[in-house]
Amino acid sequence: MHLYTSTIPSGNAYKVELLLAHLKIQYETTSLNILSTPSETRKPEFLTINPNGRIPVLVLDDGTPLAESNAILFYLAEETPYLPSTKLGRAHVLQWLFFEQYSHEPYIAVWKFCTYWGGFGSRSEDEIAKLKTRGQDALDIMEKHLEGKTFLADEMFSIADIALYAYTSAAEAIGFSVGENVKKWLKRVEEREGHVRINKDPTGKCPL
Ligand SMILES: N[C@@H](CCC(=O)N[C@@H](CS)C(=O)NCC(=O)O)C(=O)O
Repeated sequence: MHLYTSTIPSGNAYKVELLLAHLKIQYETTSLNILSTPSETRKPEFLTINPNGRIPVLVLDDGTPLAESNAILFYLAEETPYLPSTKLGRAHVLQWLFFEQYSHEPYIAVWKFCTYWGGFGSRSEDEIAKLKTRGQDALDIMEKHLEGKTFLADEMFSIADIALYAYTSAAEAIGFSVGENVKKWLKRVEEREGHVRINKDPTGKCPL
């Protein structure tokens, strides 16, 4: 397998790297510069791999490219301990994967990118306030859900936890308020055997 990732740490790529580490799957990588203008992911050769011009993309051994971090997680997790065996359990996992992409990543990942690499300069005050409020809302929903629970879906460590861990683990350092339930859950994820940290930032701007 071959993973297209980025030269700077990407939470979306990290989700896939974290699951591949847990599954002990060997793979090769190509790291693209998403800070260049245009981003290397927008060049014609990459657009033939992912017309949406974004990493991560996992190219399977038969050459089939698979884009969208959470789709990649779902593909890799089939018939492994990282996906519940019940129909409802799998739907609960999907519930969190969609939550991550619609209510969490668009705010917290963007906030992280602006904090370390992009700057907030091109955004209006309203837009900046919305990013912060909606990101905090997502963290507060997780905090409430995790009361009395060990993991997000069906009391088992699954790709729901891997998907949400990627950007939640950076949230406090970039100025969000992270509650005790989420903090304990982050620790539980980090204590799983096989856990790996996100790649270091070669630009040195991001400590996470
Ligand atoms: N929904 C996508 C989002 C992927 C995404 O936003 N990737 C960013 C890096 S984290 C990217 O490739 N940015 C470069 C660009 O948009 O040109 C996923 O979950 O994979």
